[in-house]
Amino acid sequence: MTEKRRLLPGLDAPAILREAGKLLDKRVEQPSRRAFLRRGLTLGGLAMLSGCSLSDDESVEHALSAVSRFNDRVQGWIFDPAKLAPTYPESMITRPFPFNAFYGIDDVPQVDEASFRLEVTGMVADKRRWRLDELRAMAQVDQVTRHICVEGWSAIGKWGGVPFSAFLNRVGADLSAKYVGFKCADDYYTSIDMPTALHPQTILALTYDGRTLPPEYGFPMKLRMPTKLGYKNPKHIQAIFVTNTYPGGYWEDQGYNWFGGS
Ligand SMILES: Nc1nc2c(c(=O)[nH]1)N[C@H]1C(S)=C(S)[C@@H](COP(=O)(O)O)O[C@H]1N2
Ligand SMILES: [Mo]
Repeated sequence: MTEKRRLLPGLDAPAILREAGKLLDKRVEQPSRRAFLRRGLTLGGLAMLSGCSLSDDESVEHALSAVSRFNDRVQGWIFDPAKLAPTYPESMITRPFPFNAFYGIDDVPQVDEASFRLEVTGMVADKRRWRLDELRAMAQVDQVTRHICVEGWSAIGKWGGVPFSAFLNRVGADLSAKYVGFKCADDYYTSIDMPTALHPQTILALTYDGRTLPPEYGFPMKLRMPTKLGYKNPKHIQAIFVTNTYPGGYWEDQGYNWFGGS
């Protein structure tokens, strides 16, 4: 009897194993070990690895998300806080830079600068709200880096703003906390691990290509992280919070890998 019939009447075993294999890819850096793991993975092995019985669609979902959470931990362990993502000359900037959101460009939120205040809450000493010009008054940096979207495109862009580690230090964030979460003006939300928040290339971006961040790219601010995939980079940030409680994210809660390193 094949494993498919024994474990999963009506479920697509090859597709499940392909999905689990993709999730496992990031846990091992050596391609040969990766291929070996993927080839060697069986439904029984997946059940054991995740501690889930694979009896229906729902338990398969559970098993795959357990593998994904395991993958988060491994990506966290192998993340090197000193390793920099590639940077590019300005001549390589992609023009026009693509727009992407979970809605069309006509529905981009229009945030009013005069009344805007950035909320900062959770494990921080200073919960004061921030006006945009206060952020502009801090030391600024810029970077030309590649944005990679899981939908199958990538583009090089130039973002400028406040190094996020400087911001976190300024508000007296507890840097031993596990997560930094973001709430956006368009109901998007996401969260990141503290080591990535403190990475030297993680910036609270206020500009795109030398000008105020335009609405479509995330006015009034976005978090720009060249070490993470596109969906981890929140646009239109309204609130930032530091927490030890897993905050999830818009796409992450629908099955995208949470760590989302690139
Ligand atoms: N607030 C908000 N941030 C978001 C999204 C979104 O829909 N809303 N989409 C994410 C995804 S999937 C991508 S690829 C990038 C796109 O950013 P861009 O429009 O600057 O290319 O934004 C990310 N951040
Ligand atoms: Mo994306």
